[in-house]
Amino acid sequence: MSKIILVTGATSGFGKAIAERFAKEAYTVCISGRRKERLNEVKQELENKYGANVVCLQFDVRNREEVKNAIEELKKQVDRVDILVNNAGLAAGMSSIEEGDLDDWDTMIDTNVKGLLYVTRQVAPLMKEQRCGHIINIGSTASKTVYRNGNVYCATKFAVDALSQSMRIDLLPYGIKVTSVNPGMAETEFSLVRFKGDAERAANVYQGFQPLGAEDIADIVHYCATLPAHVCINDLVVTCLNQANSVYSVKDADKPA
Ligand code: NDP
Ligand code: 8X3
Repeated sequence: MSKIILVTGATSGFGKAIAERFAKEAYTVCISGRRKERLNEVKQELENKYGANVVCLQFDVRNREEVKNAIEELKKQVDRVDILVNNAGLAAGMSSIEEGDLDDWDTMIDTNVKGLLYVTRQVAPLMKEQRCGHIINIGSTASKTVYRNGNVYCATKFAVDALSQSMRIDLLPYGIKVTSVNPGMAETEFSLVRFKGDAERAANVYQGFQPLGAEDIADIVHYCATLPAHVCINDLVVTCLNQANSVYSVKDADKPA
């Protein structure tokens, strides 16, 4: 029987690439996001390319009821969840603390922290019953080091780090692995969302060097998820070659000859 993975935020970026990486390996792939059309497109693509079994779950991770109903629906379609990738997340804006937009703050906290918790709260009991499972939380270099004007986004990703550490302890007796994957700058829709559709500003973030791509993160998640049963990567930080952490990076043009 094929293994089953649930990926939140699989309508673009890391989540979509992770879904594809596991579809390629004949997993049953459960994909989620708010955008229904995108979910259907991803499903179609994975079915056509890999003959994959794809389950679409449209829900907003911020909405408790929607999360609960979606996982109830999922339970009717699959009999277990082997891997949960808590990937859905975003940055909204980038302002100094005294100028921050309160709605942006709520959006980030509700999505990145509370959303991750709501999904985990529904899925972890299934894994507990199974006495195995793997939760992979997508943190960030911003989970480790804060940067100027990153305040609330960084705080949400520090929270993801704390929750990964904490749930690893809570779930340890049940044989459930918890891995935190913390990427640096990667070109997805992330900056377009952060800068509210300003494509020029978004593209500018990745000028002058080769950032990570979504496929790089998908390969890493796949590696973490396919290690022998007794091996668990707890915490992994990955950046492109031009980045050391949230604060230090170098453009190709500024490297010594
Ligand atoms: P994208 O914007 O490309 O993808 C974000 C995904 O999250 C989309 O599928 C979106 O789906 C989903 N999402 C956002 N809000 C919600 C919500 N309320 N409910 C359900 N789904 C939601 O960005 P990335 O792929 O880059 O981001 C994925 C994760 O990686 C995020 O947690 C981000 O913080 C993290 N990250 C990103 C880095 C980067 O540089 N790109 C680096 C480090 C970490 P939809 O809009 O359809 O709901
Ligand atoms: C996303 C990467 O550098 O914007 O977590 O914090 S960064």
